[in-house]
Amino acid sequence: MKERQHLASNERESIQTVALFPAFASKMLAFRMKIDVLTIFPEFFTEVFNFGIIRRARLAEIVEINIYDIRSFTTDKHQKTDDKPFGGGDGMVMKAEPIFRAIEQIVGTWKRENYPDGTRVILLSPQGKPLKQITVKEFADQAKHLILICGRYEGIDERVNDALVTDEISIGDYVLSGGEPAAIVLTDAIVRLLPNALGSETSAVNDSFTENLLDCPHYTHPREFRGMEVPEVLLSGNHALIECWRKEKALEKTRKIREDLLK
Ligand code: 9D3
Repeated sequence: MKERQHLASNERESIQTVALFPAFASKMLAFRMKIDVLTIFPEFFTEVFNFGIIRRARLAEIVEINIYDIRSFTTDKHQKTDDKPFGGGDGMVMKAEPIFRAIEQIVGTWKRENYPDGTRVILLSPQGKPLKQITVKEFADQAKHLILICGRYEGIDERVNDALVTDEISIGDYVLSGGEPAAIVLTDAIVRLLPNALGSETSAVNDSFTENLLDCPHYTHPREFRGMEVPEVLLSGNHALIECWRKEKALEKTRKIREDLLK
């Protein structure tokens, strides 16, 4: 891991802890989760998984992320990953065979019932269950091995869903050009919840409160910027009053744009 020397000092913290407390080394050094991504656009992921929390979590061996090109699992001369839909219609459908072969190689079986404990094969698709923090938390807490299948074209041969997929997930009610951005969103949301993935400066504990309330406004220097002042209360030094103000502002904002969260 030559890359470790490029980590900022705060990023080195969890790695050094192992050297200081060898008794915990086996626990800390074991990858907590493996995430394998199946895509026809592997290059889509090369930069995004190399920054911030995901990068640090990979270097600290909290998560192992592998990107697989679905095309490399084809067996035909033209390496076809899609074909025309039976019954006719516009667009193309992703073929089942390369995806079955990929799962067979990665998991060891193409039968869902035989997957090892903690294995989830997730299909990102517009037909999926809308992603919520509670599902993200469940994956982070319970899964050891995630395989994310990114669809393209008009859809995917339904036999992938029938035999391989344990969870079908959508990230919201808008149309993407493929499952790749959704796989990035899901990976980011899960990895930041893995133990020790966040530095000590940030905390996921705060999230439980935040889940049902939007955040309050924040300000930093200078006190006055282009004629706009920082609210007086934040300069008062009265921490009880500041806490009260923040709660009030968070509620106000939530009522205004996300009333559904208050129910
Ligand atoms: C013609 C009907 N469209 C279904 C709504 C076809 C279609 C649109 C977009 C088929 C695939 C896609 C690509 N999108 C995804 O693969 C996707 C997605 C999304 O579009 N929105 C929110 N979450 C997701 S997860 C995967």
